[in-house]
Amino acid sequence: MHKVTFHDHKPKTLSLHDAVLDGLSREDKRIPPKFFYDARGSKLFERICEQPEYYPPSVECDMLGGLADEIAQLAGRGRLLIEPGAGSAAKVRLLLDALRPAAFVPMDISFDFLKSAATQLAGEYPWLPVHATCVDFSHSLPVPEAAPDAPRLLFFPGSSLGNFDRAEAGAFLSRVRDTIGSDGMLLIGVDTKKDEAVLNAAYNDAAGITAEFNRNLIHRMRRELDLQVDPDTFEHKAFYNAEAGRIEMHLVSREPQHIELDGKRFRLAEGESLHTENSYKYAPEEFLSMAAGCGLQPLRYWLDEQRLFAIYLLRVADI
Ligand code: AVJ
Repeated sequence: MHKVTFHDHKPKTLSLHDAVLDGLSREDKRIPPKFFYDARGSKLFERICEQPEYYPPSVECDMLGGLADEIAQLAGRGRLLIEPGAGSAAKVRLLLDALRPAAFVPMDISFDFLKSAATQLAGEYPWLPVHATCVDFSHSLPVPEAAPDAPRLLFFPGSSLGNFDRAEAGAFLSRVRDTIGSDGMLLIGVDTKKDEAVLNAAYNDAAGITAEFNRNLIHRMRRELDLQVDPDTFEHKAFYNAEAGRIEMHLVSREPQHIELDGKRFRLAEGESLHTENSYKYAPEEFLSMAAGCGLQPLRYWLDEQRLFAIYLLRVADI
């Protein structure tokens, strides 16, 4: 009925099992944030986006809604629109009528989530071919061969770039440049540096949804790896690290405990933390100089009135 095709590239990526084994073996224990997003974690993230303290989605959506025509004028219609980490693909809906892409390639790490989001979207936009691609976008950006050969526009909203450290962000932007090619464009939303109280509140919502999202890692370890570990023994901790220019999220063990995996015992002291996420914030000049270093130059960029969030439209620089 609708034009949806599915492409699964998932098996190539690091498994939760390997990430936990590696992450718990380190002195500074850590689990990469992409493991938040199973079906439950993706739903919890959707709920974070509804919390009043978590300003990025509402600010970005207001901006995108108002900018859609201007963006379409600058980028032109009929592009192949690619969105890594599309999730429920809510934001792209603000652009589709104005941009009239030749096709849409949503990419996401959670197959179930991607599948329902892509099917739903194709139902709402019958004119839009959808090539849903299940992939870890931090690893590669595989555009399906079946997708039309049109100039590309890669849409990367939500400040997802913030999860990469600076070197990884640079590597990602360079990969984006290679993926979109010489006539390609990038439309990216990036959270700005601002009053620390605003940042801290955004990751410590009063309803405790971010805390539950953070603890979802422990739920996954129980469910998928059969580990004997109680999510309630971990406390959510999130704070702005000004020196590093990032929000850090941790799960802090409330008590001494150990976790066993593959016959290995990992000890956690009381107060010891599992570092689960970094979310880097960029002043516009910082982001633009990083992008320039990756061969991307701005066509235009926008900030909301309070400078809470920035949206950049960039093109591939001439060489
Ligand atoms: C999806 C990475 C942009 O860093 O703000 C939200 C994830 N973590 N609340 C962010 C997140 C806790 C989010 N990103």
